[in-house]
Amino acid sequence: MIKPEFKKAGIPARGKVVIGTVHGDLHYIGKDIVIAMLESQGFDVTDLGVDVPADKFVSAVKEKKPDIVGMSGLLTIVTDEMGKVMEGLKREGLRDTVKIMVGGRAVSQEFAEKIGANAFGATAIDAVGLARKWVGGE
Ligand code: B12
Repeated sequence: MIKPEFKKAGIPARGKVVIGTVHGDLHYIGKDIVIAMLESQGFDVTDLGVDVPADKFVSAVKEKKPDIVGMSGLLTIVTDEMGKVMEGLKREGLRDTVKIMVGGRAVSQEFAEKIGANAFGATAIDAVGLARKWVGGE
C-alpha cells in the first residue's frame, strides 16, 4: 500500500537492496518482514525469493546494481551457500560494489565476519539500521 504512494509523491528511493533466502532454504517469513521494513523506510527492494542459488544473486547484482545485498538463512546446512554467493561476487569483481548483510537463525556476527560479509542483522530493525547507516545518510 505504501509503495505506490512513494512513487506518486516522487520520493526517490534511499537505496537499492537485493535480498533472498539462500539455496536449499525455503523459510521466508523473516525475510519478508525485513523487506517490508526496508520498503517502509523508502528502500527499493528486489526480492529474489527462496531457494536462491548463488549465481542468481550474482546476476541480480549485475543487473540491478544494488547498494546492498541481503541473504537470509535459517537452516544451518545452508550456510555454505552464503559463502558461495560471496565467492561468486568476488569472482565477477562485484564484491566491493555492494554492502552485504546476512540474517536468520543459522548465522551470527561471527559467521558474517568469517565469510567476509559486512554485517549480521539479528532482526528486521537491525537490517533497517544497517541499510540506513550504509546508504541512507544516518
Ligand atoms: C516457520 C518455520 C518453518 C515453516 C517455514 C514457513 C516459511 N515458508 O517461511 C516450515 C514449516 C515450512 C518449515 C520447514 C522446515 N523447517 Co523450519 N522453522 C520454522 C520456525 C518455527 C520459525 C521460523 C520463522 O518464520 N520465524 C519468524 C521470523 C519472523 O523470524 P526469523 O526467520 O528469525 O527472522 C527474523 C530474523 O532472523 C531476521 N532476519 C531473517 N532473515 C534476515 C535477512 C537479513 C539480511 C537480515 C539482516 C535479518 C534477517 O529478521 C527477521 C525479523 O526480525 C523455525 C524455528 C524458530 N523458532 O526460528 C523453524 C526452523 C528454522 N526450521 C527448521 C527445520 C529443520 C525445518 C525443516 C528442515 C523441517 C523438515 N524436516 O522438513 C524444513 C525446511 C524446509 C526448507 N528446505 O527450508 C529448524 C532449523 C534447524 C537448523 N539448525 O537448521 C528450525 C530452527 C526448527 C528447529 N528448532 O528445529 N519451517
